[in-house]
Amino acid sequence: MTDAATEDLTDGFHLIIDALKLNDLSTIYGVPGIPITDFGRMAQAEGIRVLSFRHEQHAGYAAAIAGFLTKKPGICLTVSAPGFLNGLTALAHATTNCFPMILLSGSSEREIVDLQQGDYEEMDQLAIAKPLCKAAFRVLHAEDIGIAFARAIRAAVSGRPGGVYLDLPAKLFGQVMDAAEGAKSLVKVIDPAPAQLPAPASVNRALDLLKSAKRPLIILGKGAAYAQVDEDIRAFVEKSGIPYLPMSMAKGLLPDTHPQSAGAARSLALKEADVVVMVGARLNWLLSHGKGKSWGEPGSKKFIQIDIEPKEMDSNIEIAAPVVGDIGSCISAFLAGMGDNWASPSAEWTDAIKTKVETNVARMAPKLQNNNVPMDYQGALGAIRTVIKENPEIILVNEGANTLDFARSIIDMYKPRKRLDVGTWGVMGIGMGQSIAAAVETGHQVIAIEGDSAFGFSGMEVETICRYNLPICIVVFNNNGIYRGTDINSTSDDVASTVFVKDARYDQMMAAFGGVGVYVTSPADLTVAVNEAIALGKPTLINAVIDENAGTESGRIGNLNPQSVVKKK
Ligand code: ADP
Ligand code: TPW
Ligand code: MG
Repeated sequence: MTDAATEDLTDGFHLIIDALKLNDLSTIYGVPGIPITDFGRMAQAEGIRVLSFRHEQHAGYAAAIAGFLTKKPGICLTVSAPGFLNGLTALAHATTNCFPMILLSGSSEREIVDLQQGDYEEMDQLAIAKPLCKAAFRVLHAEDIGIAFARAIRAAVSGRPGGVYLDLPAKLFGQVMDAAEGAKSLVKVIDPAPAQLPAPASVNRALDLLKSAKRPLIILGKGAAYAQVDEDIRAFVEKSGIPYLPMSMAKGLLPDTHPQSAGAARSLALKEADVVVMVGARLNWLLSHGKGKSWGEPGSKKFIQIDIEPKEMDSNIEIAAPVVGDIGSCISAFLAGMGDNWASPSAEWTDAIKTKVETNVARMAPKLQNNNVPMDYQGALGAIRTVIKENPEIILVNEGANTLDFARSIIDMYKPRKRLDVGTWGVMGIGMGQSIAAAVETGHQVIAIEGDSAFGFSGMEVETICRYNLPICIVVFNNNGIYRGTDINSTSDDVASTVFVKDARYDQMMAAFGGVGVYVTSPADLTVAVNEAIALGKPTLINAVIDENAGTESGRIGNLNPQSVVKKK
C-alpha cells in the first residue's frame, strides 16, 4: 500500500499509481496542470519516472515510441481540454502506426460538462477521443480504477496494438476507499498480448505458394520489428534464401549489409518479384497500395501476408495466402513447415538482385565521400553513416523531407529497432519526443537527423533534453526552409511560404539551455562534431549548413502533390 492520508484509506490518486506499478508501467510522459499536478508529484514520490515536457504532443510521441520499443503501452498524461487535444495527435499517430499507448487525461466534472454549463476546461473528451483510438474508457469510481487500467492495457497491446484513451475526471482522484478493498480491486493483467497462432492450413497454403515461386521477395515492416522475434525473422530469411526489403523502421532487423538485402535494388525487386511475403507491413501508400507501375505488370504477383489483424487482408489487392496470427507464432510455424531441405530461389533471380545492389552501392559510394562546402545531403549523411557503422548501438531518429528520404537510403542500420522515424503518416514533429523516449527507455545514445523545418515542430523540447541531461545529439540539416530554401515570392514583401530566416543558428537554442551547440559547414567537421557528442554523451545540437539548392520539393514523394491546371503567374 502507498502513503495515503490514513493507514486504512486509499484514494484515486494512489489507486492509479498502484495500478500502473502493478503492471510494470514505470514511466509517464506528460505536462502537469489541473487536475493532475499532484498526481504527477505523488507518482514521482512513489518511484514512477515522470518526465515533464514543454508540449503534450511531444510527450505523446514519446509515449507512442516507448510503446513500439518496449511492447508495453507508453503512458502519456495530460490536463483537460487543451492539454488533452494537444496529446490527441500523438494518440491518433500511435493508433495509425500500431504502437501501444495509453493517453491518460484529467477531465472536468461530468455533471457540468454534460449540461454544458461552462466548467473550467470543459470538453466531452471521451467522445472526441473515440474515433482516434482503438478503445476509450472513462472511470467514474475509485473502485473501478483497477479494471479500467486492465482494460486499457489489454486493449493497447493485444491483437493489433494501438492507442487507448482513459478519461480521469477530476473528482476521481480524491475519491476515498478502504485501503484493503482498494488493493483487492487492482488487476495485474495476465498475458496482456496472448499469442495468436495461425491456422495450420493457412501456413501450408502460404508455403506451397512460396515453394512455387520463381522470383520470391520478403518485405519486412515495422510490425516485424515490433514483434521482437529477431532471431526467428533472421532464421526465416536465411533459411529461405529469399531477397528481402526492409520498410523504413524495419531497417536493421537484419543488418542492411546482409547479402540477401535487396534494399539498394528496391525498384527491380518490387517490379520483378512473382511472390511477395509481407511480414508485419501493410500494402498502403508506402508500397503504392500493392499496384501500379512500381509493381510491374498488373497481375504479375501473388501475395502472402502475415499479420495479426485479419481485416488487413485484401485491404488493397487480393492476398493469395493470408496468414493471421502474431508474427512470432507465424514465423516459427513457417520455419517448422519449411523443414531442413528448403530450396533457395534460383541463382538467376538472386544474382540479378545482387548485381543491381552492387552497381547501385558502387555508384553511390564516391558521392558519400564528398567534402563539399556547402554540404549536400550525400556528403553530410555519408559522414553520419560512418559514425553509425562504427557505433551500431546508436538509435537514429529521423524526420524531414529530403533529410528523411536521403538518410533512410544512405544510412545503413545494423541492429533491430534502431531507426525511428515519421512512420505511416509521414508526420513532422516526432523528433524530440522520440529522441527523449529512446534515450530514456534504452539508455543508448541517440542521434536525431532533422530537417530544419521538421526540427521546428518540437524544437522547444531541447530544454527538456537538457533538463534530464539525455545523451541526444541533434543534427539540424539547415537548408533555410521546407524542402529547399530557394523559393521566391515575387508578388509581395513576404518571403515564399517554404522559406525560413536564412542562416538561422539552431545551435544557439541548445546553448541557451546549457547544452552543447556546434556550427559546421563541412562533412569532415560534422564527423568530428558527432563523434565528440557521442564521446561526451551530453545534449548537443549541431547546426549543419546544407546547400539551400540541394533538395527537391517534397523529397521523394513530390508526385503526391496535386497539380493545378491554371498556369502559374
Ligand atoms: P510499415 O510501415 O513498416 O510497412 P505498417 O505499420 O504498415 O509497417 O504495418 C505493420 C503491421 O504489422 C500492421 O498491419 C500490424 O497489424 C502488424 N503487426 C504489428 N504487430 C504485430 C505482431 N506482433 N504480429 C503480427 N502482426 C503485427
Ligand atoms: C504535422 C508537411 C512534410 S516534410 C516537411 C513538411 C512541413 C518539412 C520538410 O522540410 P525539412 O526537410 O524538414 O527542412 P528538407 O531536408 O526537405 O529541407 N505538418 C505535419 N506533417 C507534415 N508531413 C507536414 C506538415 C511536411
Ligand atoms: Mg529544410
